[in-house]
Amino acid sequence: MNVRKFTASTSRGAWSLVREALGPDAVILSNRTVADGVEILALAGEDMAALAEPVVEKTISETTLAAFSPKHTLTHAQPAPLAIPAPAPVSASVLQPVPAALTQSAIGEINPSELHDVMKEIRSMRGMLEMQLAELAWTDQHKREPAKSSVLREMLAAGFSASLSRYLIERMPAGASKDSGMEWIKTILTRNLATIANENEILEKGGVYALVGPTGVGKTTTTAKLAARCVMRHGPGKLALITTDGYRIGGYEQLRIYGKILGVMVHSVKDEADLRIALDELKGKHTVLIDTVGVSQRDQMVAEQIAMLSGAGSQVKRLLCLNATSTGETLNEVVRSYMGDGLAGCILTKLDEAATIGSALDVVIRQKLNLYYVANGQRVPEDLHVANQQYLVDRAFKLKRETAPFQFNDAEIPLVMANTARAMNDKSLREVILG
Ligand SMILES: Nc1nc2c(ncn2[C@@H]2O[C@H](COP(=O)(O)OP(=O)(O)OP(=O)(O)O)[C@@H](O)[C@H]2O)c(=O)[nH]1
Ligand SMILES: [Mg+2]
Repeated sequence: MNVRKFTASTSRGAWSLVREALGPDAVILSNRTVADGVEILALAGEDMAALAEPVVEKTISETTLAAFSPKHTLTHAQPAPLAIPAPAPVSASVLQPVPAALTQSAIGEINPSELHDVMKEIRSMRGMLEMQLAELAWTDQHKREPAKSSVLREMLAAGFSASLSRYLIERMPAGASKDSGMEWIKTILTRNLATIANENEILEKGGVYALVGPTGVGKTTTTAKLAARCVMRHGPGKLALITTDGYRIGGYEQLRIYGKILGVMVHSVKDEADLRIALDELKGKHTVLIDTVGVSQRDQMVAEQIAMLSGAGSQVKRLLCLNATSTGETLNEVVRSYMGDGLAGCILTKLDEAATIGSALDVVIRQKLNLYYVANGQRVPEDLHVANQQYLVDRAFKLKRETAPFQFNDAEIPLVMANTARAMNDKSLREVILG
């Protein structure tokens, strides 16, 4: 552990020295006024991490402690060197001093649960230190650059994640006003939101598309909306509908009724073999839309469904329906679970019911999904629109009064940002295009 001392005439000067020498993850241990200014004691982030890393604890408890457990306790009759198993590949600097420092009486006193408690305490201390550091940093930032703080507050209120917000705010041009800062943020978000250029991507190209997603997100309704658009463009003969929702009461019926209205046959399949036969029969169709049965992202059936669709012969493109009213955490989980070997894209549904849509856009941006359509109501076929980046980003920042109780005030923002430091290296953030 390498604690270092930094002294400067002002706190800001001392802070800069710390950041320069130890980087942005430095952990401040103390901060006090001395005769010639301000003195800060700090530790590099990785030193702190090494100290609190669970692997260290695990190794200590599994190897070193095994040697120190009562059955290995040394006696005078057995003055042999400590029987410590070969060290695992972990921070030797942390482990090496342990045996030397332990006297025989200390050995008897240590037990794994005490060590576990100590490590837990160290981790919670680290959390507190990071929190305080972040708090100081963001309070300072608010004073120095109030425009950045205002833009940050807008992003959080719109539902964007704290980590994406921080990543962009830190890269926002210095000295920008709130308005120009907001414009910059909107431009970056728009640039990073991938959408189809126009409907021809699906309506003219055709192909086999499966709408997948958790229960009740609007797969069947969206399939019907898409089917209506296909029929309007090419007539009913070029389209076929398939449902894998054959066993639920009313599952098949729901799509069959839409099919009847449009004059399109609806085929029901129950497994991969069935689907393969159906797709073979429907080879001549310009477009085939498959409505799938809803599966929770936490259900292992998601993997089975992906396997069924990928193994069915023809190239089935999966479009994931994401409910815009879900939280960012849930949507992230949904995407991870449904990603499989790659999604063709996604459709945001229930936009009309969502008070904020920042979290949904955040997930689409970070997961690099191609956004095909947005659905904003129950009406078939009217409530389906080709995704428009600019409209969606603008809409994200048009807040309703009802969201006010959930917005953060200036004093709370440092707390919200406190946990974002470690997320700054996230690959999904580093890939955000800035210029
Ligand atoms: N407000 C609103 N309601 C929608 C939208 N899309 C679908 N719905 C409604 O959401 C409910 C569920 O829609 P479905 O299409 O049956 O959803 P699903 O994903 O097929 O559901 P499962 O097959 O049960 O998983 C229905 O009442 C739809 O009318 C939308 O964009 N906005
Ligand atoms: Mg359905």
